[in-house]
Amino acid sequence: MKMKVINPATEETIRELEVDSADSVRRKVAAAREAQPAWAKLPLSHRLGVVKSFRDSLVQKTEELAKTLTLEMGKPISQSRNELKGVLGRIDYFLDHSERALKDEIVWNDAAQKMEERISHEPLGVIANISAWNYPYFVGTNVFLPALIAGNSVVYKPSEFASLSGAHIASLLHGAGVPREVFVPLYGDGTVGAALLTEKINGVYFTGSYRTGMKVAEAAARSLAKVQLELGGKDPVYVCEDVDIPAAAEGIADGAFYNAGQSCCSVERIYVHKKVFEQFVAHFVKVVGAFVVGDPLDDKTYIGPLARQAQLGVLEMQIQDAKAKGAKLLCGGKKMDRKGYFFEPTVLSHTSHAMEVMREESFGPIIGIQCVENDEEALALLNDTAYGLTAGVYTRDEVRAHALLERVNAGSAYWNCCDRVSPRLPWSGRQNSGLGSTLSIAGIQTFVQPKGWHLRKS
Ligand code: TXE
Repeated sequence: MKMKVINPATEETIRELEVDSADSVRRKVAAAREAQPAWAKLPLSHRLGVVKSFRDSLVQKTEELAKTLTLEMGKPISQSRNELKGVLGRIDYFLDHSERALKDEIVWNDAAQKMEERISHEPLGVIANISAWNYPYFVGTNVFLPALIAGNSVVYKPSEFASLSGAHIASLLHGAGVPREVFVPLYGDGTVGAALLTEKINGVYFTGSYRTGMKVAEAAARSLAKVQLELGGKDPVYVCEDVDIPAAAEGIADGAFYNAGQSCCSVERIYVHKKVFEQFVAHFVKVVGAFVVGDPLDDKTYIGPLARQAQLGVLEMQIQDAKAKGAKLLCGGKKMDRKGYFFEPTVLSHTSHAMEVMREESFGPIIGIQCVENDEEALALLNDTAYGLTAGVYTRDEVRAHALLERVNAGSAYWNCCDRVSPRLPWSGRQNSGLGSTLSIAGIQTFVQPKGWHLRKS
């Protein structure tokens, strides 16, 4: 069977791709299982060398890879290049820290008893990596690189909206020296992902929506595979009255509209102290009004089309619901009158938590701004969510920021910044935003299982 790859900026078919069947999934998983022990036996330095070659090929091919990414999911070309350059820092982190994260530890040694206790870290086996389209290089490498470095084989299903980038990744990894059976791509939609989860696998690392994440966790339970889920968010920021308003408005607008708002950590809700509410909103709307919307292949474009046509209707519904419940539409508000899945950058003010736009993930270029009386009200609203990925506070007062951020129920806390990911820090969601961590030492050790050694010298 074939699958069409559609350019969301033109609605034209770019390519047709052969998709996997239940049979080919079974064969590929079996091959990955057979190949894994030999890969794990190679010295760590060999696997690190292969990843270093993969890094080199990303550098060499940045322009070609960026273009493919832009064509298949609509990300503006400058942002596709940013992703490909940004991923290098993450790879460097894995290259520099994996040896420390994976080495054996002697945790106890008693000469009198001639007894030693030691922990070694062994690969899980076969990893299923079911991935997303919004940042295929970021969310993909967070999983498959540390998994491969740790000695696992990986069956990788890119999103059906980023299959060509997935194919590039597979070909670069194979070219860098990862055996074909150790990194195995599968192509197709959710049915292929679901078929993968009926096979015996040892770990499932998923990036995508909460709804699909639950299905993935249920399916993985049958083989008792380890499950890690990186899901969406409804990430808030709170702007206090003491900030530099234009700077805060600029930073937060970028956090909300970068990649057309299609980031797991996009700012999706803004709360502003009543003393500066009007001023902030005025600056914010000015910044958004200056965003260049258009052809994603153009260097000057800041907002391209959405990757998925279906999301246009979701955004229109959220706006209608907000307006009906009393929100003010300050700019945008509808699908653009042109070919492609373009949506006008939209700002709503005077929102409330009765509105879907403040509760449900938008994943598009729209944002609600709400006025608050004081820090206590802001904190209650920051935490009034089913998600828990990130939360931010803008203030000059570090003590105030700390007091607020230590009480937010989110995996990442931002002071005077937002929409930021670091390879040195764990990336982890709470509640409906997910389970487990990628990145940091925790994001390497998640791909191994401990063995406890009880050693008595005779
Ligand atoms: O995600 P899905 P989609 C959120 C965001 C967005 C929504 C939908 O809110 O609007 O998800 O995006 C595969 N068994 N995020 O449709 O459906 C599917 O083929 C196994 C947040 O892309 O969750 C794809 O590879 N696999 C997020 C992957 O799961 C299945 C990034 C994700 O698809 C499956 C992207 C099944 N039953 C979207 N059904 C983030 N954390 O950044 C689908 N898949």
